[in-house]
Amino acid sequence: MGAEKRGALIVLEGLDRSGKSSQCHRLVEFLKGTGLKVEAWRFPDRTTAIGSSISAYLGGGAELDDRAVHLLFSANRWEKRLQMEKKLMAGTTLVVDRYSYSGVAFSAAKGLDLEWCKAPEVGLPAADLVLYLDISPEEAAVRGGYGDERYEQLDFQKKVALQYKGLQGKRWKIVDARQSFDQVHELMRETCVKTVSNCLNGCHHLSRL
Ligand code: 2DT
Ligand code: MG
Repeated sequence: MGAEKRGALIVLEGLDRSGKSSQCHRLVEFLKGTGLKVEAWRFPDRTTAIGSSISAYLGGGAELDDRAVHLLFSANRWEKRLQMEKKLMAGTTLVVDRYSYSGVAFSAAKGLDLEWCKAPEVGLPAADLVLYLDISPEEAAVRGGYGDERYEQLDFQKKVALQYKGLQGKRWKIVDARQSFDQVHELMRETCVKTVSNCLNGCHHLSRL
């Protein structure tokens, strides 16, 4: 795609209770304060029809085949793709709470084949930066406890952590999530500002997974 001034796709990933959602909001407020156009997004987006099926599954009220669920999570990103790309190309930075990496890590942690898990993500916009909020499953588990949703159990989170490790690549920044809320935010700021300015200066073409 072209070298227009575009926004950055910044993704936060990590285990449950790693602090992603709070850090997303903090980061969005900070970037807005610097005068940038920025929006907070999250996946799964539970507001759509597909998202409400996902939500029912996560809440335990619906049983679904593991592969079918995997494809629903992916379809939930695909149904937002056009809107995502329009925003990015119009210069808006998106800070996204979970993306394809959650999709692959959680399904592969169930034992599904890794390459099979990655396949439906191919063609979605690639993240310019993945901030991985790094915390051990044991430490995350003692942080005020998990909720009642599927996957929110220590044994499963350990498997997810292993899968995440295998996905880390060149656009990832590993952030020590055991620090205080403000320290974690500080650790993320500089890379985010750099990533956004590279994108706005046309140095990063929008690439695809
Ligand atoms: P939240 O607790 O962040 O709402 O996530 N998940 C998420 C998947 O299994 N596949 C995906 O593609 C995504 C985006 C992670 C709800 C749970 O859904 C899992 C936790
Ligand atoms: Mg959760």
